[in-house]
Amino acid sequence: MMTERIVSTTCPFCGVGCKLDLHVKAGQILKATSPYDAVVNHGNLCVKGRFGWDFIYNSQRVTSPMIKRGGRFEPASWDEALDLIADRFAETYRQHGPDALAAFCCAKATNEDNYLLQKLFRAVLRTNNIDHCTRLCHAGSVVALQMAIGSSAMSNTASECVKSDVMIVTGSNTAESHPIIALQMKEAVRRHGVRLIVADPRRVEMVDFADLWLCQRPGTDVALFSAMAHVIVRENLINRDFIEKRTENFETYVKTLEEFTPACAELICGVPAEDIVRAARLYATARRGVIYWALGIPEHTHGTENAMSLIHLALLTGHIGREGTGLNPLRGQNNVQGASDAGAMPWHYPGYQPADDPAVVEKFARQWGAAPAAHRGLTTTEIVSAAGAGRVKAMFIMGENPLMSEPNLHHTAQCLQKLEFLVVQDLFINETAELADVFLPAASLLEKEGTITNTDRRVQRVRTVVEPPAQTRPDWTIVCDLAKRIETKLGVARSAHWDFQSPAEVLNEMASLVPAYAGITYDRLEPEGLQWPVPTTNHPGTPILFTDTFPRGRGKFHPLVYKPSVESPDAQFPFILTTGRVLYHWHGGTITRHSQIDHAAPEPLVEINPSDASHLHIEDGQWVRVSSRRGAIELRVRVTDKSSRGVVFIPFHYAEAAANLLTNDAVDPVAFIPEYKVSAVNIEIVTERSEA
Ligand SMILES: Nc1nc2c(c(=O)[nH]1)N[C@H]1C(S)=C(S)[C@@H](COP(=O)(O)OP(=O)(O)OC[C@H]3O[C@@H](n4cnc5c(=O)[nH]c(N)nc54)[C@H](O)[C@@H]3O)O[C@H]1N2
Ligand SMILES: Nc1nc2c(c(=O)[nH]1)N[C@H]1C(S)=C(S)[C@@H](COP(=O)(O)OP(=O)(O)OC[C@H]3O[C@@H](n4cnc5c(=O)[nH]c(N)nc54)[C@H](O)[C@@H]3O)O[C@H]1N2
Ligand code: SF4
Ligand SMILES: [Mo]
Repeated sequence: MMTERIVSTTCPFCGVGCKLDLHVKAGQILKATSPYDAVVNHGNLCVKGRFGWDFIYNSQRVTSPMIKRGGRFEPASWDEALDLIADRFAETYRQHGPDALAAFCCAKATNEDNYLLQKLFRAVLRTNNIDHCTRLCHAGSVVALQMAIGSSAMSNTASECVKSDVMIVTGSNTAESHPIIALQMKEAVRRHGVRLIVADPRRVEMVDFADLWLCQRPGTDVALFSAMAHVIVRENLINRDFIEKRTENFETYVKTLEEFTPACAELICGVPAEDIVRAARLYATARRGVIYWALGIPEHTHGTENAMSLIHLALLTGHIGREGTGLNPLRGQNNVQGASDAGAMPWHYPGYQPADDPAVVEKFARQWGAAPAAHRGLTTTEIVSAAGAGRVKAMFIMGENPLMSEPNLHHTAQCLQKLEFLVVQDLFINETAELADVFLPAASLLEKEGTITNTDRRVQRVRTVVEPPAQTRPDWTIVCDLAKRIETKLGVARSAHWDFQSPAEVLNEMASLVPAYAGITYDRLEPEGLQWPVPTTNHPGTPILFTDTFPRGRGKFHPLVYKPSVESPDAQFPFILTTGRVLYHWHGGTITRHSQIDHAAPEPLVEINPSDASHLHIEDGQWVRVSSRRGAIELRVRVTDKSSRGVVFIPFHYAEAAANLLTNDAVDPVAFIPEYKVSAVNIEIVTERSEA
């Protein structure tokens, strides 16, 4: 009998980045634990880290490349599959030019995987049409932070919350989406006396720990937070020294605050004026105030403005650049921060270097041998539309599932069906892969080496805990193999740019191009990773950003006006639908619905407030039909005061009642993020359905 060994890696689920010790015997994972001295999670794990990793053993895992013939997938060899892709991509490139191609990168895969996929599309296929789920996620936060301070990552380290005096947590169901950070916040409140303000239209678990719950109407954050800013200015609670030394445009901004009186804001957002005043005083008079936020802020057609209204609070009070303060957008996927750092975005090369800056283009062309023309590529939602219009003809999707995660799925499906050629590289044939011409089976995060970057910028190792099953291969090796074949088909001189012996070498190349990663090497990541920026090989990493200055120099105030959501409730669609997550499931469900933890939340439920339910004569557990202007789904009701009146919640994890059939694909005009958090819907009882 082989003895048990323990392999230390990083959890493959969320951006918290917990350390996971996997106990392996006879090549099989037996259980997960975590060491008590783990710097991120102190030995704690949520249910996904503890029990959710078994998806890798699910019998539906695809373990051979597949080519679709006559409408059905048939197993193929790697040579056949990769040659076919190289042929078709080269043909599309020659006939229709670089921008007829596009790629979705993968925030679940490693920095190295993503760096290489964007490099393939930029250096060989010469297009910037590269994006990933960050667009559907914090795009509004990223754009606002870039405009205001010139950097978009979390400014501080999550575990510092115990050092704060006052926390604002908004648009974040922290206990279900970032459970281990929620644990630290709960400890901050209960053991360290930190005051908590939760601003959220749902009665999420963190409300139980809050001093003050601001229950705003969805989509009204600009009014709420600008009214807090109004109070801070009116009562002279501003940090004048900070404003003078470190910000600009304050005078212009302040004039626009006049109309945002708490009384006016109350009419828009529904939060009592006196609570707005209390919240403003609490945050502004704290020695160390901190703001955490997630998707309730950016996933709106005015998501950038929402995020900006929060950023203003920190600029007014100087609650940034010190321990226990900061602007902290909680990033979601295990590696969405890293995929963004690695350049999996249409407007930026690795390290946020602008794709439309000729000097940047020259720098990368010199390193890689070639690069696209100096213009921005298309975002995810634009790529989908361009596919629908026939402008994008061939696509590579590495580990994303747009046919569950994009808004307005009927429209998304129509668009993607128009592609002439689609490649999906994933673990399972998910809803998107059903449409593919070629499927490439990837090794999971537990079956390969690499690095991922968590929400507080900590670059950490992942390891081969068990060998990849059958013919599955790590993404980075597949991408290198494909790149060489495409170069050959295009007649580009074979370069040495794809002959990496290990992901460590890939990271070295990325580090040579990305200043924030310059000092990161694999051997420095033992035992607990490094927080970027790490400018040199003896730099210890940076837990707190912006201590002296912002990347753009001064923090800039941007005057705001309140804009309503695209849809508001009316006679035909009288409820606001908000969508999001539950603790046990992951996005489109591809991994968690193939795990034992599916049993804990096996069916979709629409959450509705007791008074709305009684008004509609609906009881808990009853089947209803929820419809919007774009589609309809049927599912069971959960009657709960977690939903406020007039607002219903549906998680988007369940293909049998896909919430995104209902959502609106209207996007924020600057960040291009869809309005997932507000659609108008109707609810009717389903009578003909027997309760099976
Ligand atoms: N279990 C689990 N955890 C996850 C994920 C998962 O799929 N499952 N996904 C990960 C990813 S990629 C991400 S990005 C994060 C997302 O993490 P969260 O953003 O916490 O997840 P959501 O469920 O979308 O919650 C959004 C929150 O915003 C609130 N909200 C809705 N509308 C508004 C509004 O107009 N204003 C404000 N202020 N709040 C509003 C909702 O009530 C809810 O509390 O979670 C990560 N963690
Ligand atoms: N209605 C609504 N829709 C939303 C949101 C919302 O709040 N409401 N949130 C949005 C947000 S924040 C996000 S981040 C997106 C997420 O949207 P997606 O990224 O499309 O969703 P996932 O289900 O996480 O897809 C990840 C895929 O990667 C595969 N995978 C896992 N590991 C690997 C790997 O190592 N290699 C490869 N090649 N594949 C792998 C999985 O099997 C899965 O199919 O959804 C967005 N959509
Ligand atoms: S909090 Fe996130 S990283 Fe930690 S165990 Fe849970 S899913 Fe994994
Ligand atoms: Mo996300």
